[in-house]
Amino acid sequence: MELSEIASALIEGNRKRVQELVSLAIKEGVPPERIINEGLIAGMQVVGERFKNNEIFVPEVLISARAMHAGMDLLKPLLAKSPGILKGKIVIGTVKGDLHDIGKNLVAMMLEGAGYQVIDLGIDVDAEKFVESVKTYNPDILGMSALLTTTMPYMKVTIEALEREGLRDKVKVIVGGAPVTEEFAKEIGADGYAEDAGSAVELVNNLLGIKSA
Ligand code: B1M
Repeated sequence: MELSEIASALIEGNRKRVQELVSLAIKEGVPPERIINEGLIAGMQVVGERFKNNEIFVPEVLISARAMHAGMDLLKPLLAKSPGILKGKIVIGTVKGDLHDIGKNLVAMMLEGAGYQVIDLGIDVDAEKFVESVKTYNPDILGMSALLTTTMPYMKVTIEALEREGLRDKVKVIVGGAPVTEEFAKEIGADGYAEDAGSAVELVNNLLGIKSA
């Protein structure tokens, strides 16, 4: 089968078809990373372009997003490694005001697959919740995702809250999401920026001094 068929089904928002095709690709032995990149993400990129050009609207995007989640759910167990070899603890969330979670979920999945324990705080996470989670879980890494230019400044708000609480030196902060850049990450005082889920794993490995597989 062609992975572009998964992309087409996702663009159409055909959740059942996405599930069927992802299952088929898994059966055929296609690596999960290829199914994600060449099938699911490729489809979501087209959805994004059409959304931007006002060819489709929020309801259609949501339907495609649901199809994407359905496909990701099938792939998650294949990416997850057995517990017991955990390399570190990561708290992750999408910042306050932002409801986008597909990219954040992918990053969480890939990190789990790479052997990290991931505590996912979900979407619309305020600084107080991030701070509380650092106190509660004592993670090695705090990851923030933002997909909107209007919500990315909130990453700085969280970093300032960590500083105020005297927690900034206890945890490495990484950021990502479509509008976020390396330069912005430096500007707000984050420890690292990753462009995609694969680079997020590399970044975390580097920050924690762990050799990539
Ligand atoms: Co939204 N939306 N959306 N949307 N949406 C964008 C982001 C937008 C670029 C579309 C556009 O106009 N071209 C635009 C933002 C414009 C801007 O800020 N400059 C936009 C807008 C405007 C909006 C609304 C305001 C629309 C409205 O209501 N009028 C609204 C805002 C709601 C809110 O958050 N408060 C809104 C709503 C939605 C839906 C709910 C319909 C839906 C989200 C569903 C969901 O997530 N459950 C949605 C979607 C799906 C998108 C697009 C089409 C796709 C995003 C996505 O999932 N991409 C998006 C257009 C686009 O990005 N091209 C768009 C696939 C995903 C795999 O990629 O999320 O980039 P991405 O994640 C990547 C990397 O960025 C990186 O790794 C991931 C995997 O490779 N990464 C990290 C992400 N987080 C990371 C964290 C890290 C490291 C790397 O470390 C911690």
